[in-house]
Amino acid sequence: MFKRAIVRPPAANFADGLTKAGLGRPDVELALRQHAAYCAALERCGLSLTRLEPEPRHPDSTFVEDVAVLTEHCAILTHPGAPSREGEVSSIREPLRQFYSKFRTIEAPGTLDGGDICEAGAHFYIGVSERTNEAGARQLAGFLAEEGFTSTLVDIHGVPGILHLKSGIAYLGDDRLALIDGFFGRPEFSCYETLRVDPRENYAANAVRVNDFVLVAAGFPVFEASVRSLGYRTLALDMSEFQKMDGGLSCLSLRF
Ligand code: CIR
Repeated sequence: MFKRAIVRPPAANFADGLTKAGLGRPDVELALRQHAAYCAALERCGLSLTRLEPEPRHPDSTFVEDVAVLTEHCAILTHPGAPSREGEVSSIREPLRQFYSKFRTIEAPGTLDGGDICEAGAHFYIGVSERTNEAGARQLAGFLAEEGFTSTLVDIHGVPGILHLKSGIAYLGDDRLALIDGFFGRPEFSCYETLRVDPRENYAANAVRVNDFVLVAAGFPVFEASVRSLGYRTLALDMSEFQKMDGGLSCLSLRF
């Protein structure tokens, strides 16, 4: 069960962040309303929120998931793969101090974005991507091993259309993973029950299980219906403005 989450609303210059989505510039006012609805959904799932101030020095800083990987006893600060995002790490350290005394840090030449990390019970998948290099992935695997977790590196370079591992995979709990076709059937995931995401709805793969609910992006009815048919309660959230910036549901919070 998660008890808390850290969130940061988009800053006024959110639209100046990194993106390859090609979906046009986001409307910041609408993004703020979508972010507020996202926060309300996390509260409905029972989480107590720490709301950080917007950080206009870093237009991508609303995507807080990328700057830390949290386990029960240890906070691992990342080294984001995009140089424009490196400065985001220092502003997450202080808020985490309230909850964690043990810290580890991914060091250069390692790079790692939290969006590449998928926790699936006691096992972690670590995506090796344009943002997370093998050195960063191996550092994280070492830190996780210290905490008693196993991990597998997953090379995602050959999977088209995704920025991070979790753009294409979600752990739904109960030993069950949702996977886009680029991951479906790969041996790394064979010890889980797998749910195939309809290729017309790939964006929906970035779902988030939070306690009794699964947060899903609104507008992907096949995916939402298949998750519900497995017995989950879903909360659908409009993510259009974050999708324009290559972001999804998971990246808007650090849950712990
Ligand atoms: C970036 O390119 O870094 C941001 N515009 C989007 C980050 C999305 N993060 C995530 O999926 N964990």
